[in-house]
Amino acid sequence: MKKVITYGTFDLFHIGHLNLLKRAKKLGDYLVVAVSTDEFNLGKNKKCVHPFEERAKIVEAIKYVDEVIPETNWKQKITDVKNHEIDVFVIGDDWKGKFDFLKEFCEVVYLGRTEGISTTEIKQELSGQGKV
Ligand code: C2G
Repeated sequence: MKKVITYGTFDLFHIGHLNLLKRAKKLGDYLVVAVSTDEFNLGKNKKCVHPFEERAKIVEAIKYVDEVIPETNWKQKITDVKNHEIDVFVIGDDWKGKFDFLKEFCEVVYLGRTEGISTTEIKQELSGQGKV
């Protein structure tokens, strides 16, 4: 069984996230998604609209996703790849090159992002209408 892993915040879940998860699943048979905790996101200067528990539940409900684990720090990826016997690490190409150190442990794939949508843009649009 070919196991794939990806990492992300997945706040205000949108089509860009769905496309990524769909394409990630196509790279293997089993997809693990590490969802960033609220505390970890503060370290990424991201304040989430939805708390970790809700973001994790939404991701878990996606048919391409087989397992959700928490992402609590930048240093867990190698351990995750080993402990979960991961064959492929995949993430959007906004991270291109940033995780090449994982090539020693598994395949590393950077996928093109879905254009024209991001959590930040959604927030800006809503705040522009005074809704956030
Ligand atoms: N994504 C995408 N297209 C978009 C927006 C996001 O393909 N329009 C992808 C990102 O490249 C990432 C995933 O969807 O692979 C989740 O995006 P975010 O929730 O923004 O995740 P991020 O903050 O990049 O966290 O350790 C890695 C980090 O946790 C990644």
